[in-house]
Amino acid sequence: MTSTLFITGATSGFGEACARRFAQAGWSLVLSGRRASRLQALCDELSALTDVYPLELDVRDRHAMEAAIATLPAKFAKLRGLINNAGLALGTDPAPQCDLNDWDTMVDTNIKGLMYSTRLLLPRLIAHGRGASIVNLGSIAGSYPYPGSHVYGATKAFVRQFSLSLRCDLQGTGVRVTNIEPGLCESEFSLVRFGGDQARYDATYAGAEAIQSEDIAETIFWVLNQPAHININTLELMPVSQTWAGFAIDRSAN
Ligand code: NDP
Ligand code: 8X3
Repeated sequence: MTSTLFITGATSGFGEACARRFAQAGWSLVLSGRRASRLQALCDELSALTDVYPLELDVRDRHAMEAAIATLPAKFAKLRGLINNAGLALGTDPAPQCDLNDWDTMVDTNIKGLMYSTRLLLPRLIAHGRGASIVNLGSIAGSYPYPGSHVYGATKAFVRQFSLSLRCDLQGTGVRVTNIEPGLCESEFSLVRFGGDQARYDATYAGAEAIQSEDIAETIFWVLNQPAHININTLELMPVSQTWAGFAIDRSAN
């Protein structure tokens, strides 16, 4: 039986790399994202390898998600995998200087969008049963705070706890849940976060040997291909170059 995988945010970065990795292995794919032309180009390319279904979707739009998922073609209806990857960080300014619209966008995308896809696709994963998997993209920012991580980190803390809690509710269904928590990875993520500032993007990755999207795709491929009786709960990755900063102390008191 063909395995089918649903990926949110497949138009760049980890999602695109996962689409390529799983297509090589012959998985059927439902690929979603907002940028229609990128999505179509990827689907056209990968359809030489496997069955691919494009869904131009904004994960924040609950009604559009409901309609698109309800009308998935029968061929793609039963899922062995869901990668909840669509997400973003906006800015690194200190909280008092942040735009509330940016905070709304992160909550709506990283929390509510992930909730929608999970809840709407759960019946299809449960129908597959043993061996099915949900992989959520958390972050080290969900466990370790740093200046400017505030709402982004908090959304990823939600993803971490939601992933663990889901496991409890899915006990007996055979459906597995994994939270992947990467550190510094090179992708458009930072261009989005820095508002398109290419120089800041370049400085972030210079000499850092950051994790690449293909590394994350390989990790997720490994997670989904574990024997059906094994659940990888949480997987935290960093480049060797990255460690934790020390605690910060304000020394302005006299
Ligand atoms: P990218 O910016 O390269 O990719 C993000 C993807 O999410 C794009 O395909 C984008 O597609 C999609 N997306 C964003 N908003 C929406 C939306 N509202 N609806 C549908 N799709 C959306 O980033 P990465 O691949 O690096 O990041 C993927 C995930 O991994 C994110 O959740 C991120 O928080 C997390 N992560 C990233 C790390 C990093 O350092 N890069 C480290 C740890 C975690 P489109 O714009 O076409 O909609
Ligand atoms: C992205 C990794 O360290 O920039 O989630 O927050 S970090």
